[in-house]
Amino acid sequence: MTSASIPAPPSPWTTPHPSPPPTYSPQLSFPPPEDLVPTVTRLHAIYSSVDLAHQTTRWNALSSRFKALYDRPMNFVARSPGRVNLIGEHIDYSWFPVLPMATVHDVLVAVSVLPPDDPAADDRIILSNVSSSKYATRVFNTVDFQDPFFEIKTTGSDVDWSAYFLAGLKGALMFSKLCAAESSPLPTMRILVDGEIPTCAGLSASSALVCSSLLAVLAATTTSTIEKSFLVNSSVISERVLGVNSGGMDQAASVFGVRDHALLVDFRPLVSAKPVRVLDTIPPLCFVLANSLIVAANRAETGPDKYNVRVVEAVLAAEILARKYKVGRLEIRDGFGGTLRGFYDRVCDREGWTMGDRESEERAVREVVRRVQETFERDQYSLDEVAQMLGQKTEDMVRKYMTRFPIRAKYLNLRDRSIHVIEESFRVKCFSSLLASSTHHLRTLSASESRPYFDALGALMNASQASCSSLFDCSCPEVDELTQIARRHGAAGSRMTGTGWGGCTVSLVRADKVADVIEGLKKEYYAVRYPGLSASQLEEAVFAIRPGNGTVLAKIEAADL
Ligand code: NG1
Repeated sequence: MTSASIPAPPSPWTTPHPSPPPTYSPQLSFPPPEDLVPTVTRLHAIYSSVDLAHQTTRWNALSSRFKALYDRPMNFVARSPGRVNLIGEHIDYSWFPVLPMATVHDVLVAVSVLPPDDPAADDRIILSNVSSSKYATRVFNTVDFQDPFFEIKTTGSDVDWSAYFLAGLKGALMFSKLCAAESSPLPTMRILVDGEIPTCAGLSASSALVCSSLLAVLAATTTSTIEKSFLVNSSVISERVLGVNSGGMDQAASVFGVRDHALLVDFRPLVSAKPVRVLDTIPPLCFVLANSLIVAANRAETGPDKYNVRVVEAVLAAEILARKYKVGRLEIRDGFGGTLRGFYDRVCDREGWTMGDRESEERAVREVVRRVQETFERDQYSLDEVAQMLGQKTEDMVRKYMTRFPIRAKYLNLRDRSIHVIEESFRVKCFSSLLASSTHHLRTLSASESRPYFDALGALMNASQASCSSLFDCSCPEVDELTQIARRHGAAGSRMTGTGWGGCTVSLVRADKVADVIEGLKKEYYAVRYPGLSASQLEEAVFAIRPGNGTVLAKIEAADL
């Protein structure tokens, strides 16, 4: 773990997020406007001036294409961004807070709703994509969705792009039904999707498509205002129907995104996001994204070997630790099992460890890690051995934890996964407190004074990468190499972002070093491993990135584009 001499931040160690009362009936509650998914009528409410020219051209093209394709204008666009996780990898499903940011890159779901008396209403949903050669048009009959629990067919690695739309659609229908929200039957719809988020890069393109599809269907079937937390929760559950037992970071980052801010996303007691401003330093602090071009764990294909196994390892470790240290029954996450956060909080409570500063929290982390090491002496245990520690028969354990989502594993590593999760959660606290402190302390610091600050942030990112690589085993040689090249060329810190096993890295770079880092990556990674890339492919693979706004429903007249 890293400690550095840096200005004392305002105390972030207790993260008391004001939590609104749970509400799944948007029409019955009156949440403050900032808790609602915004409806915007101008593009500058979504994008900053730097992106406006490109986005205006893009939205105009979408509007014209829609008209040409369907012979009618689009009524609205549901827009959700991707996300880059700055720190806090693979800990969301253990309910620990994470620190992602929304990207400017996004998915647009443009919709026209045909009323029943429209001569063209044919009770069909036509779903097209601007990249039609890659994503073929799909046609559905609304009657097939009368039962909101309809099945989405996915076979092995073969998940059609439309499955993510259907997951959103299913989520909207299920939640309307469960919440008895005022909604009309599914109407005839024409839909055109335009996505700018690189896919399979760990930037959550698929979550953005699920969120925006869910919002689009809700907007087509109800006049109710939609709460952000409602959209996050429904999107998380919807996406799970595609076979991955995901945490919730992606959907939260996408929905809650705030321009120029990272988001401290917490999952307890309810999902919430606290914006943390990231740009108030001199020189400014930038993030550089580099795509390894190795396909990040593809959900359907590698979920059973990788992601879902990690989720089960974390749950079983928590349950076994809770049993051994007699901390009582852990709160169950989404009907699945206890969490490492649940265990951590219980131990801290029981031992009477008071939190409130970095030192006490670090002590608590060390103590909990010691208990993990004491419990799991080896890195690998067979399923029988794990079941024995859990006090259950192997078949009961398998039935309970390893059948709801597809899993292929003979051995489980409970020790290293738990240590990663506990220590990574501490790094998130350190990182977010440092970011927040920049607003208070560093606005006027000179470059030399701000160096320890950048170094401290960077060291946390590097430690996270080392842990992802060695303890959580979710990196890969190419991603490791990208992080090393970025550091050699001046990045203060560099790490994988997202699910891993490929995908992108994110590097923290002072503004005056961004060009050096990008050049270094181009020369030493892309020119060596992918010499055939064109200039525009390179621009798409490695670039500086800023935090963007979250999900919106856009009702923009063509004249306002
Ligand atoms: P990506 O990179 O979008 O596959 C996945 C999970 C997140 C989180 C990260 C690892 C889904 C939809 N998302 O992200 O919840 O656990 O891995 O930090 O499965």
